[in-house]
Amino acid sequence: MEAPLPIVDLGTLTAQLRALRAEALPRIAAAPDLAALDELDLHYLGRKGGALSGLMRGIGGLPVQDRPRVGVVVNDVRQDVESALAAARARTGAAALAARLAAEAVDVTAPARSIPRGTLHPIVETIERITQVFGQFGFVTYEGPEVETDVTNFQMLNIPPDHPSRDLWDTMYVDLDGALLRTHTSPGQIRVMQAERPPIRALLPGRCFRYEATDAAHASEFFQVEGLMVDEGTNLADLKGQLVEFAHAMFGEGTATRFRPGYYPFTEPSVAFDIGCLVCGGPGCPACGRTGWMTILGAGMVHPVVLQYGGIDPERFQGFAFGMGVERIAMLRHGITDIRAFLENDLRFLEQFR
Ligand code: 2NL
Repeated sequence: MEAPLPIVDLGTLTAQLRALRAEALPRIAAAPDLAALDELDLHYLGRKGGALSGLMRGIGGLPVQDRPRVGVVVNDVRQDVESALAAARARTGAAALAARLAAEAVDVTAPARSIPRGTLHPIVETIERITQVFGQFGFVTYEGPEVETDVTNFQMLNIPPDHPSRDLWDTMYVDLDGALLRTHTSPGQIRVMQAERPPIRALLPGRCFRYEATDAAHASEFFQVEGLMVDEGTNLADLKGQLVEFAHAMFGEGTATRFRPGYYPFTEPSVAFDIGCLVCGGPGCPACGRTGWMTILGAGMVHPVVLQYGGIDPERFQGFAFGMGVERIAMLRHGITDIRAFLENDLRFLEQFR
């Protein structure tokens, strides 16, 4: 059985509908935010349990001829409440937006906060400069492993078993048969020769290791850049010309240069390459030992035996090679007097190279 319909008359129902509207409109106008409006929406217009729905249930109890008349009032009241809700929602939405805009406003005229920026380590910067200069002469940069073997680090470079650099006190050995930390980047050049066919123009920067007591001029870790050129007819004049160009690009066009005889097991003949002292520009200077000259690298014509180990026929091809200590170049460029500064990573030192 359905619940019996409440008995109401047209006048009462109409008055109740108008009272509902009279109550709803000021409450909607006073609602502080969207959540309160949603609540009022549900309270007055909700399909189930809403106040308007409740009153509409009374329509069924009216005489048939009165029903359309109260229907007109219902629609009127519903429309008024709906448009009041819509207007209030627009108002509180606009107010909320205005409040957010005010709270989250960005002062575009405020000075920017500075972002802490890193710098290239002076060793990295110097390697990049060296590879850039030789890059202009057609040299391609390669990298080799830091852990090498006795064969590639010594034997293939024509370094005899009794050579002082093979002493236990000069080389750091790895706890593996025949493995060691490379004492120079030359073994990487052997690998380049074995992998490439002439003409070769290779540059090999990298970290090297020596078992050495540390002082202002020596570190057990240091960086080297080596260069290697192999082609038909490559000769000592090619080497000298390219090294002089390098010195001028690196230290200035007016830099004086000279070659002296030198000795390395892997080059024959070998030379030492000096530039005029940048500190004194002449004799009587502690930086260059009063000679006016500073050695910046060693070089020479690649020994035929070394070419052969690299898989290159020394009857047809010749090569030159050079090697320089990166710390030494960086110290000359920047007037640094202690090699240990490069490894300490003291920000007061590093921040000077911006
Ligand atoms: C130095 C001298 C030098 C080389 C490195 C080299 C490499 C091969 C063959 C022949 Cl695979 N030579 N490298 C040659 C001469 C000197 O370095 O005192 N550097 C710090």
